[in-house]
Amino acid sequence: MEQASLFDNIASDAHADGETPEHVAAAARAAELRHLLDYHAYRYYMLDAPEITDAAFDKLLVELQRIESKFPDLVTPDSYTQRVGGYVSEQFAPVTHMARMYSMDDAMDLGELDEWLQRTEDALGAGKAAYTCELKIDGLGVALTYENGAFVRAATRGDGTTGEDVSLNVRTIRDVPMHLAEPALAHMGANRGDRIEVRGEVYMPKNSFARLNEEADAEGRDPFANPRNAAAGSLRQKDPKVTAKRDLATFLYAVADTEPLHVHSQREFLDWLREAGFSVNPNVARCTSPAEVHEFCANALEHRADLNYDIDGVVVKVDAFDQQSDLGFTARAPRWAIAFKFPPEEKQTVLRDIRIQVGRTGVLTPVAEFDPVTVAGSTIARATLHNIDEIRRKNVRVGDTIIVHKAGDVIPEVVGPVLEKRPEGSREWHMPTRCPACGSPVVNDEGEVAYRCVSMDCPAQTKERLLHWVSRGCMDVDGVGEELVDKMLEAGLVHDVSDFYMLTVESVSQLDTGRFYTADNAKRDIKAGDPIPVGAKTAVKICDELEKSKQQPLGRVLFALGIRHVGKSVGEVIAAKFPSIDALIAASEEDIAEIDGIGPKIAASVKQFLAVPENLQVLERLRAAGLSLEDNATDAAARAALETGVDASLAEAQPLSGLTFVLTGTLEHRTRDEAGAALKALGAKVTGSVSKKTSFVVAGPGAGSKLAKAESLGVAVLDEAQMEEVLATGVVPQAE
Ligand code: 3BA
Repeated sequence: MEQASLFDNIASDAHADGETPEHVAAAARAAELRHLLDYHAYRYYMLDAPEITDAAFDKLLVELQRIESKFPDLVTPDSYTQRVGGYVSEQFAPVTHMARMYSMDDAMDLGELDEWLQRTEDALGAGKAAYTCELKIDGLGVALTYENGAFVRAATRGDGTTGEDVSLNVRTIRDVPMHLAEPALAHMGANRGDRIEVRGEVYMPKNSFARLNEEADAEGRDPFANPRNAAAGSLRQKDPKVTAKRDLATFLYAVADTEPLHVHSQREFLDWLREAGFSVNPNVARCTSPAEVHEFCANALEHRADLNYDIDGVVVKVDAFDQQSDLGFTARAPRWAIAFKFPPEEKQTVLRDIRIQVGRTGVLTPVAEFDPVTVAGSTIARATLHNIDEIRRKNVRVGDTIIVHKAGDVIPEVVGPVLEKRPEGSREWHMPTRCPACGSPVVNDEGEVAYRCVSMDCPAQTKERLLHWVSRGCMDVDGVGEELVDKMLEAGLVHDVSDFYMLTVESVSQLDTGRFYTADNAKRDIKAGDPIPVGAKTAVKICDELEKSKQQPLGRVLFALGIRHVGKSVGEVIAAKFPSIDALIAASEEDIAEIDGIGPKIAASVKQFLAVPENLQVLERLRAAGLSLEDNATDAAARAALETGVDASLAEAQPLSGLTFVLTGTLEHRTRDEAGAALKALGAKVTGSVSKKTSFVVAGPGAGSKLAKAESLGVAVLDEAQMEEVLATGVVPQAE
């Protein structure tokens, strides 16, 4: 097993021959580097929790490669330089790829790219080669297998030979076709039934990554370090329902065997992929000279920040397949391709302060404030340090010169200090013992990293709660931002979220906007320097927005209330089970914890919130203001219909209520979970085991004991097509 060998070769090769001092030092460093690379590769691939940046990892790898090329006797078979990369875990069934998934050689700078281009031109004849340039998507390598044009399996790349079966999760990715489109099959001619294994990258768009991490923060989960880790974590979920909620997408670029496709170059192959219905990155170019390759790389680097997905370089491939064959493979990579790696976008700056932000649940979050620097296309001056553990782990102090970058090109992040530049007399940073906003004591609950302000009416918490209520994704009240909330608080107009609904055009229009008249926009009777009021027009709009927000469904309200550990999706899940606030108040902690996807921690937090008299009073005032605090059946049905794709009016009619279904075997058009959700949306009960009470068993290919049991009990059995008919019409077949 790979893991077993991770740490056991540290000092094993310090006695190679040629014991010059230089050789001894090189041997020791090589051993250390191998140990570090193995450890960090394990953190990255297995735990999806890297401790160092990709750039720092690459630096270690390059250093080892340099040592090994200088002292070839120091190369060990288990060296990271010799392995294709990646790990295979035991959580998912292993899948052997149809053909090996190779690695690629890297060019770390333009010089190394030129060396490769030169070597290739030399081998094929000057000017004879054309190159396909593709963006190097920073995702997760996967292989998708199709038989007779139908999807059968998806696997991660793993170690290049064997990957993990992630079929159920990949089925939930919307742009992965379940059937190859006819024109592509027609192109294969007599080979149309052959097994095809296409390869590419699963990734998470940057905006979805940012949203997911915001939600993680809100729900008290650890955020992902970058979109790549978010994609990996989402793909390697045990529960496909979780994957289905993550916004994943793919770009395909390779195939195990080109033979059956009747294509002769990478460019023709990419066309075939598109024709078959796969997502292919549109930013590709066929270049006919090294100069054009350079231009493509420069262009990609320039537009990197504009893309909604992470790229970490450019892949240059010899286009023609016969030329690819001439060049062949080394032990780990094709000679006909090279990965030109972008230099990492990291900058140095000076950490001026670590400021405390008090969140809506009272959590104190340390935020790094540093001299502004431009990274990946925008200026940044602060980054969250999350918590005290993170600060200790990163070992940063106020006054340090620090390295900053953007995680996934989006989120500013402090990488670490430049220790050589640490000023003398600097000191470790500590969490304050009193809340900087209200002076109340700060507590650190047993077993938690978070420090929180204990006060029930800390002004910072109040403000954050109010801002959270009106924010996008919560009650969506457009036009109410931080400045206006500040003014409302100052004027004593709002104390808790129910006060928003006591606002009138009159009271809002008199608030200050926080801006002032200048000589340019001063009017009659108004001097420059007078504060600008909100004005009637804006006030009307804000009151309209607030009025509209009363229609938000209960799930949103639960999220907007700012209950610890309740994010948007948790709010929705709870509201789906308890569609009124009264039902939720009446529910026990155990009832709540029993909801699929809700753990004891969330249940306890919800119950705790609903036990505080002040919170119940806020809910009563919200109800009095006209929020229904319950989802009527029509709305609930409409949402279930939207999520599962069944007809909305059918969902409202609940034609399957009173019927119990069991699903077994493999389905073609939906996963079993999706089919179950669709049946439930029409009112059916879906259970896991067959009994006399079961109304129907839906059996796909591969059905086993459940089908046998149904037959022995005389329970009606439907095939997938019949089930789809039921979902489309709401009518079940009558017994013969
Ligand atoms: N093209 C990654 N390997 C790639 C087919 C070869 C290849 C990649 C690529 C080996 C990207 C190594 C893992 C692998 C499929 C092996 C790309 C990208 N081409 N555009 C030349 O965008 N990340 N990665 N994947 N086979």
